[in-house]
Amino acid sequence: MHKFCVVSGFLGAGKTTGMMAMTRLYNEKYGKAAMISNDIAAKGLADMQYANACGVVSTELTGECICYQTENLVDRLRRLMDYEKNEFVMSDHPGFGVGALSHVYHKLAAEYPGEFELAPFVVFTEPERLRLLTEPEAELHLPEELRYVLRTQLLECDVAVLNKIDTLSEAETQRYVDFLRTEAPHAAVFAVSAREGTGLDALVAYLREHEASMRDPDIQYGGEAFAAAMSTISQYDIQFYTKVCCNTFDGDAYLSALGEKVRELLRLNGRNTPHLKLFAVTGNGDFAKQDLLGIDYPLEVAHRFSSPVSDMSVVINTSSVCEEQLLGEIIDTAIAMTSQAFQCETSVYYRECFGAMAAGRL
Ligand SMILES: Nc1nc2c(ncn2[C@@H]2O[C@H](COP(=O)(O)OP(=O)(O)O)[C@@H](O)[C@H]2O)c(=O)[nH]1
Ligand SMILES: [Mg+2]
Repeated sequence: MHKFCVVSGFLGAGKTTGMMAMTRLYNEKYGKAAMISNDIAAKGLADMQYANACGVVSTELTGECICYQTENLVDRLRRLMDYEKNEFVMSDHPGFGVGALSHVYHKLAAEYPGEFELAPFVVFTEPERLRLLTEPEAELHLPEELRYVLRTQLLECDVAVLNKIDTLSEAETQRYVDFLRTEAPHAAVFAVSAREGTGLDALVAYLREHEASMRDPDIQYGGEAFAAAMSTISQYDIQFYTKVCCNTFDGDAYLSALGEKVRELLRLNGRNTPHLKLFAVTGNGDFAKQDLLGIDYPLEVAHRFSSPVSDMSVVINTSSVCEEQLLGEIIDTAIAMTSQAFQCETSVYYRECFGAMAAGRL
């Protein structure tokens, strides 16, 4: 079998965590599987580095959405499938996660007929972001233009996944599942916890047994609502090296302080981030990962260092609801203040900051 599927969903919905868990599960139960991290960041994605550090085979396609780099995607799939003998490959889809049906599924079917079996198109959702649709009156500190993105994902998906059910009661889970069934009547609905592994067996079995529907709903791609949503978002990516002046320091505390400073400055400026990823790795491979999922939520610690560190490489990737220049200033300031507080010297390898709409990479 040579099966490929796209795992889409909103920023922070759990695509990476879900693909990592599904790759592991597939490897244990069925055969060889791999995942591709795709982002509009230019290189060295936190997602790919984190997955690999956790022992999950992952490669990256960077710089723009897989929607616009079909040849690169096909090269990668051929390498992963024909040469490395993976049976099942998943790729995610940058932040906005819309348009994969026509730009990936239909393109692969038309331009490479019969080469890849296409598994159902999966969209991850999670309770807090679904509140944009289920509680339109709630003050979520996110622009209402983003509702287009969530609605469109539900319009397109073959499989709607409710993730993070570990944060919900059974009754709440049922309420969200019912909502997904109503909003996406064409889709199969699964309730899972990617973090705890709940419900993933059934999801992976479904993807093995079913084919993509190859529906092609009109999502007004590139239209007014699409542009309005896109123009609320800017991307900031940085890779830097930081070293304490003497002895060692607590790398986890550094990442938390940095994440908290970004949150504080975003809040002060009335801006927000649906997802900011902080990944850090030392020369001997010890690593840590934290995620900020919005100014109203605590920092999530996905992985801690096993011991104090003296130096580390840090990657930040974020799509945030903020103008590009302000976002750059906020994160640069947060890095400078945190490094000063921890008496660290910082050198930047790479930095980019741009408006998602202007860059045209999504
Ligand atoms: N509570 C909970 N958190 C999760 C779950 N899956 C992912 N997360 C967290 O949600 C955040 C975003 O996850 P990630 O996989 O990076 O989302 P992506 O942006 O869609 O790839 C991280 O802090 C994860 O640890 C889950 O099943 N339960
Ligand atoms: Mg991800």
